[in-house]
Amino acid sequence: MKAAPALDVERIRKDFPILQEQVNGHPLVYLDSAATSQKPISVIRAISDYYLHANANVHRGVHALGERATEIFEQARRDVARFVSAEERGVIFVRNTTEGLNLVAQAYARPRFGPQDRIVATIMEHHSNLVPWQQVREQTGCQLEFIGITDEGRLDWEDVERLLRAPTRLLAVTHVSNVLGTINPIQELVRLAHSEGITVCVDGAQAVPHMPVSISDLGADFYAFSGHKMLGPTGVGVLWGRPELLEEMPPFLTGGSMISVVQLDHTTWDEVPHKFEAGTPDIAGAAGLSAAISYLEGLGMDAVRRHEEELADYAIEVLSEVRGLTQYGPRGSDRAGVLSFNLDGVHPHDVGTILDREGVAVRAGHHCCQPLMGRLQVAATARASFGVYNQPQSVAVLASALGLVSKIFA
Ligand code: 7TS
Repeated sequence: MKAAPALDVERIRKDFPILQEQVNGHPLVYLDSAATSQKPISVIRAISDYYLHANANVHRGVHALGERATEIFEQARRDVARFVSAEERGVIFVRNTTEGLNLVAQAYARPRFGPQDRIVATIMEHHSNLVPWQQVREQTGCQLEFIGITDEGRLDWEDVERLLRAPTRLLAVTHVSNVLGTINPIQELVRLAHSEGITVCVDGAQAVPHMPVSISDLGADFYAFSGHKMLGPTGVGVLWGRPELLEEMPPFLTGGSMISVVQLDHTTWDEVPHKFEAGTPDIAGAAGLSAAISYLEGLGMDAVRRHEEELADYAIEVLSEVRGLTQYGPRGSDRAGVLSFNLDGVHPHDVGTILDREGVAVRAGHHCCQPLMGRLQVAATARASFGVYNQPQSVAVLASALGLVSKIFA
């Protein structure tokens, strides 16, 4: 007997109004969730409900709406903490993963590193977990080195063991690669790094939306992710930081909301995490993020992971049949629902454009991973990435559209 499907995708699809769109005369087949996910109606409603019934600024009003807005915002912080099993005091609302990682670079690394120190990242990092460390190198004179990858697309463990020794102070690593789909063994990396006294900063942008993540089990010191990739709205993201480290760090942005006392010659900071939330935050975004978390919790993250793993396995199998198609990334259980590929003799942008004509949305380009493209010896790839609303049928449509691309270029 066949095992029951992990998710009831037919039912889920009814919750996502945008999936009713026609694109170039075809029903939309959305395979670009790694760039941003689509949003269920509950998230869209949570945002409009906030503006309809609770809009006010947070942490300042004595009036009823101010209290409502503050409650919504602080409830979102509790929801995030529960969802990723992390201490609530470490949850900082930022705009996105990129801002979270810049906060760590500028408020943790920059003030404490010098020429004798080393930051280690990997060559599979998104530019958001690479360029901020290059900036710290410029600013402090510290060293920056990179863990390479194997031909299968996994971290090169010899590099890991060689580089995770003094003078390394910080390891910056992605949980899941947005190009290869590789799921890195974060717990093992943290164990190794911590045994050498190295701080670990994890880019969780492609992990939190797609699998159960427990930051406390992983043991990371910093962990960043974006609301918009996990069924939530754009404009809100999370940096989780170990509260003891956050206490010691200077603020990243300064101004209103993050202070305790301001005098003309001196200012003291508010408590963690508020010290890192300068200015009016994205309150509506936080309301939407809470709704996204409820939606994902309703599905169960184990089921989400199983569904996307099955889709990825199926896609790898089906696309192997397409002549002249090269796939990138590892095969095995350490693989998320991201599939990059190239067709012989066809530029990935042309692949993307022709697929779009068939209603199939994929991304083509360097995916903000230029050093990784160099390692793969390509300028760009096409990439299909999956979400809770994709079906095996989405993969079948992709495969047949790719057949069309091959025919056009034959
Ligand atoms: N880290 C990873 C691993 C990512 O995949 C992305 C976005 C980011 C960081 C940055 O997230 P942001 O919300 O701050 O922009 N990745 C992609 C992508 O693969 N296609 O478009 C955006």
